[in-house]
Amino acid sequence: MVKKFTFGKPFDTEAVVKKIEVSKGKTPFGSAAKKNGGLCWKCALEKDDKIFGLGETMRGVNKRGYVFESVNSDQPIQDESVKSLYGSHNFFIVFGKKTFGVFVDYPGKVVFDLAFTKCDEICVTTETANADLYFVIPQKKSGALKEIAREFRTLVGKSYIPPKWAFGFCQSRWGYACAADIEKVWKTYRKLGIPLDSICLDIDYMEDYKDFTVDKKKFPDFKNFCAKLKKDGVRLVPIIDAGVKKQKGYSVYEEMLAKKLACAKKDGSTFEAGVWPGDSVFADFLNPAARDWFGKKYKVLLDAGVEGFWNDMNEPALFYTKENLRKIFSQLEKFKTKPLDATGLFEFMSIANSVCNNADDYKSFYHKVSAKKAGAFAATKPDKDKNVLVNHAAVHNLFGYNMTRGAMEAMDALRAENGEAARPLLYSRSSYIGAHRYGGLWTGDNHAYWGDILLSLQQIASLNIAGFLYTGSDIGGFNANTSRDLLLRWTAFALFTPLFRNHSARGTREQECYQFEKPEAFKSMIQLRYSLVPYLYSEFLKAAQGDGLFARPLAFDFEGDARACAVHDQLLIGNEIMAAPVYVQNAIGRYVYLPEPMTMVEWKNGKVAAQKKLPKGDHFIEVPLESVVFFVRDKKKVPLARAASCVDKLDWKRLSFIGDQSAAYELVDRE
Ligand code: MIG
Repeated sequence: MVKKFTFGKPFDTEAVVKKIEVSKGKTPFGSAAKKNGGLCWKCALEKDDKIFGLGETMRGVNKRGYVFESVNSDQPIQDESVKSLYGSHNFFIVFGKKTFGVFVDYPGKVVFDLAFTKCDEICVTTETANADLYFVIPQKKSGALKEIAREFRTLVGKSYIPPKWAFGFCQSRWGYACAADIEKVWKTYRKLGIPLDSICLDIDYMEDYKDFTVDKKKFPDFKNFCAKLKKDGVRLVPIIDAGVKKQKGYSVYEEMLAKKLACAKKDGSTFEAGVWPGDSVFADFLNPAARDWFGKKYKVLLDAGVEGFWNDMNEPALFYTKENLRKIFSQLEKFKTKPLDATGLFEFMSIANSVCNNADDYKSFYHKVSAKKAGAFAATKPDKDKNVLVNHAAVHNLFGYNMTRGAMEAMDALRAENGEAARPLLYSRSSYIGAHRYGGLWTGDNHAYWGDILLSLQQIASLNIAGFLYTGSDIGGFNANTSRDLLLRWTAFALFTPLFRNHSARGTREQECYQFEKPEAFKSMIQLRYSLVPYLYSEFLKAAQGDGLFARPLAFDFEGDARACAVHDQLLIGNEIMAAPVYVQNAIGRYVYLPEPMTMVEWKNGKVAAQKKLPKGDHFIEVPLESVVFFVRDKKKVPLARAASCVDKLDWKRLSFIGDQSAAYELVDRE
């Protein structure tokens, strides 16, 4: 059951798709009060209560004990102190004597103090007192977590389902500069017999970083190039950045201005900020007309044969604005004549560091929204079309969501015209709940740190609770230099995650599998992924169609088992598999908790090397660096296909099974 409480005049984020009557009176489980102009919802916690959810955030599966802030941020550093990442997923579940879910539907800043300030209290604060609060209350005592997750999805809508090939392996790197670079990746993977389904194109494929252009010098015949790769089962997945280059004669820029679809300042002048293309403008994704217009631009690339995209920089990231630079230069002026002591130096640096993603810049532009949806967020009187302006900062967290939504809605419409069924691949960096209906996401700029394997596991678990099923991390780490062992351990985990992409930053050590000794170890792992694609895809479909979780903490299936509920580094993948990755350098294995008897499977040299039934309880499991060890649950079996070079070539009919041979497995397929 879902109860809705409305405070003030909220902004209609369109995260919720189901109409719920508004309840009056006190909220269940806690109480709301106004505080510093905002709304503060408080609730007492019992000692053993756990908190699951909040999507893409730092720290553990159990979020208790820290403060998180929903402010979508281009965050290059992901350490434990970080409170905000690229997306805002304001849904969490309190699990304990009382178990319930809370969704704070609010488009701007929300602070989640989850028993940080006070050990036994949750305090959620929205920036203004205009918010919708939803409480998801389970009807049954057992299976409450799953019930809450399911109920929540009936509230916010069905999760996006990508095409099947999007379950294949993707090689990516920021730095591939031309067709020859891409060709090298493709050919080398094929030569080594390592399966591959896609290669991402990062910003360098464009002409001067201009969206919806392909640099002819780098890709003289892009369409044929796409076709050539596709014939061999490899798709190109270009990046689309939120910022559109300001340049006379560039049609996307000129049209956006002519049609008045850009984000604007209060005086009506176009908002400009610097990003990769230099001075840029931004489509007003909160305006349906702008959304649709920008979304239809993807057709340029669809027509060239592209079937997948990733949306980047859509928090939106702002490197600078001219206004802010002027301010900063004038503030720095005084340091020219003043000798710099320590205090002065730090002041100097803090001013200089406020160039990027500056809060004042976010306050300096507006969106056009229908007055009906804007509620108390309207900054102007309605115009003749009943639209108002809304300040960006107040609804900041909806930008990336609406970019992704616009793209998928436009592509859905284009496909409907052509009678095609499969949606293209789309995943975004920035998001809000609701975006899970239109695409997936990747977890952004992580590092080649061992802890980031664990972080990715925890983020993926939390993201599933928020409805984002198609997710994955940059395998091997985006920033910093990876090593062979790190990449192997990361791959051994990521092969269970829907988005299976090795990606890294310009300037870091190259990390395609073939850059390291004995690439056959990577081949073996990626082959396991392909053997598992029928299972993973089938389980993904079941989760998406049945409003379930594809990847989830053990607590969701073993609520009565206190040990299982505290596990933070193992995940259930679909209904049959449990993954327990090694994420410590030089470890020879790890402790694994089995909440029920399971079959341990060791995959090595491209095949199942051993299967061993283990009793419920704690086990130290040895995991050689080049092996993948995972678990098949009690009285269940998992289908394995024969690996192929790409998903299209997998034979879904010839399957073998691991686990309990006498069990049944329902394979769901749809294309
Ligand atoms: O400012 O396009 O998260 O995946 O490679 C960096 C370059 C912009 C950030 C993305 C990353 C991508 C990079 N982008």
